[in-house]
Amino acid sequence: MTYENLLFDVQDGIAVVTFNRPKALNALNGALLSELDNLIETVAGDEQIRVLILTGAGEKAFVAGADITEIAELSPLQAKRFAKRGQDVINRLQALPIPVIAAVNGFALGGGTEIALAADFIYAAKSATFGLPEITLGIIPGFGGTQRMPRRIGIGRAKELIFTGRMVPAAEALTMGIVNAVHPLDELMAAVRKTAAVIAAKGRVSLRAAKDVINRGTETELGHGCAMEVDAFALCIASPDAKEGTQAFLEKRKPQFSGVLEG
Ligand code: CO8
Repeated sequence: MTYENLLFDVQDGIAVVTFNRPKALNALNGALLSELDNLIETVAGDEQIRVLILTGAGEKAFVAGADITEIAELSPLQAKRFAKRGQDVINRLQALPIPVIAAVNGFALGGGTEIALAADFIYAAKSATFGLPEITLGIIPGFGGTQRMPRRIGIGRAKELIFTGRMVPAAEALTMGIVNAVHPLDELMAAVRKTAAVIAAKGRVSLRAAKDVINRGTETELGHGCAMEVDAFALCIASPDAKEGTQAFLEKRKPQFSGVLEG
């Protein structure tokens, strides 16, 4: 598939997907959503890719939300289909077996914040802005924002953001726990790549297990989550990466993880 609304680049096991509709502040239209879905499948099937970074083209926006020109024309049934389709794509993004980092370089509004929240964590530019301003359009978040935002920052703060539609600057998003770190715009990608490189050098099996157990465990009660952790721990210990990691420690050298599941 050729991509008209996305850029895709892979270097040293780190893939970067760039939302690329800068004239519309990278707003998510149906075509972009289809391309993103296709790219997620490509990334999921490529064993060489260890970490995925999401960012936006230009200096102004990550993604300024779903494309309002398309939303304005939707019937209720079409809206239901569009919201479900967006949610399915974003759920698949969240379920990718590799770590995903959102490098939020500008406006992340509505669907933009919803995509960023489905990444494993977010680094933002100082100039970035987050928000779920759908209420201002007479609608509500439809790509998972009513569910992921309360889980990220707590119900009271999420309700305030969603009921007011208020946009939050990066510094405040940091104190709220929406983002992990804030950097000057021209240093953002380097900071994200640096963290991505640290992660990419770890074992694929244990990264996958940790992500899966955290994602599924936070949706269940503690006892069940801990039981999942026990099973995932046992799976990791059986992997060549665990043998290599523990042996490398004992031999006082750096581990070279193969990422192979079975020995
Ligand atoms: N959709 C379409 N076009 C957009 C969008 C958008 N979300 N955001 C910006 N644009 C366009 C503008 O229309 C403008 O186009 P043009 O140059 O042709 O007039 C261009 O991008 C530049 O934007 P502005 O001139 O407005 O730039 P400003 O710097 O003045 O303002 C803002 C930047 C504050 C980001 C402003 O553009 C804005 O408020 N945008 C809309 C943000 C928003 O409300 N996002 C939420 C959208 S709804 C949503 O995401 C719901 C997700 C779930 C959908 C479920 C489906 C049923």
